[in-house]
Amino acid sequence: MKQTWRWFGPPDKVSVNDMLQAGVEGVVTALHHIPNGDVWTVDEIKRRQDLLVASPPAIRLTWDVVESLPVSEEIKQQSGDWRTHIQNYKQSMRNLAACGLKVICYNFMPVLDWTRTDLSHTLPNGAKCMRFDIVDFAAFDIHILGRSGAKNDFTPLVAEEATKRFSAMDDAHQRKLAENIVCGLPGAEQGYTLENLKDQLTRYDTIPDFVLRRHQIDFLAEVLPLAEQLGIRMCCHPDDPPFPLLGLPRIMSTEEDFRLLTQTLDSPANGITLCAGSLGVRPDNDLTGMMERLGDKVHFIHLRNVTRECDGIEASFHEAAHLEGATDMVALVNAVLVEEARRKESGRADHSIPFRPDHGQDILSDLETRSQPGYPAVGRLKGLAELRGIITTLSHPSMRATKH
Ligand code: DNO
Repeated sequence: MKQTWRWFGPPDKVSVNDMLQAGVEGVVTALHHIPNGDVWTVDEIKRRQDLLVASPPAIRLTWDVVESLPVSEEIKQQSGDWRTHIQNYKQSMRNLAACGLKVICYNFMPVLDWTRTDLSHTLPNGAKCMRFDIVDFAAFDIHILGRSGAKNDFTPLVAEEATKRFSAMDDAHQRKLAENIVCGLPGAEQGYTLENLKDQLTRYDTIPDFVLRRHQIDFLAEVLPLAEQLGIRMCCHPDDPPFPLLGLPRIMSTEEDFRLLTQTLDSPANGITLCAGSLGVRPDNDLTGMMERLGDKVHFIHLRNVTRECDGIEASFHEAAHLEGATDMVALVNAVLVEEARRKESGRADHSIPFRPDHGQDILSDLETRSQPGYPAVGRLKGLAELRGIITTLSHPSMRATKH
């Protein structure tokens, strides 16, 4: 399991030296400054690679995973310049491959990338984490955004609580909640104002799930043959959270969604980003089982945990420490090691699967640094260190009892 770390480029408060001291073995980054749909040129890709040098001593880190090469809204909706965007996407793939980059993460979530209602929720021990509160979300959807029919998308109890909560919110609180939801979290490809969010939502009025799935397949049918030629592995990130929001279609939330995707276009280039944190919000997603059953298509892994705060699929949750929460991290890591051993035995070149400690709670100096929400140095380092401990233990020759 290759230990990678997400870096947002020059604006990131976590430096290349920090990554080096955290002991990371590779970097996950993206050219966030290039507008969605435009080509990533070789010059721009190389410029980012040239920044991955820690000093002193001059140690170079490698850029291993692209997260994300964004699939534009136009491609997702098949509107406007979508055909040009697909050609541009393919050119970016050629340019990335020319620079040695072979793993590309993308998502097919419409309009909003990952969504939280609170970016700085205080836990009993003083740490801060990100949280999704279904009642706050309903208050936003029904009362702040005022989406028609929104009330029917929540249980009567949640809708009623949301009305009470909204009435108790002052203007500043309402603004903050809206900002958290629509402004775009780190890595999210776009942020919105309330007005252009409404406009984006109406564009999906005629795009139910099955149409969005067709658009994804159309996109992949274009890019996968090229990916195969270039030796690129595409890996789709799940919906976060993995249930419908704002009446939008959601197609990458369950094991069945990923099975359908990988079976519809059976190609080694058509893979999965197994994000334990996103998928783990649903009690019906068995992460270890997914790794066991779909492992040969998993090209990239995000290891993180969540605590569900209530029952049901559309639930409140917060981001737990990496070894706490709903996912049994030891069992999941073991399943990854088993898959890696299987690949090695069958001679697959990609037997070492890159993973990153995904998100982290703000702890210790993170509380002052205030880096990008979800991406602090110390909280992630704690997660990485814990995961490294599991990997080292399970991989140790004395662990004969394990299956790998
Ligand atoms: C959040 C991330 C997502 C992810 C994209 C992939 O922390 O996991 O923003 O990068 O959805 O396209």
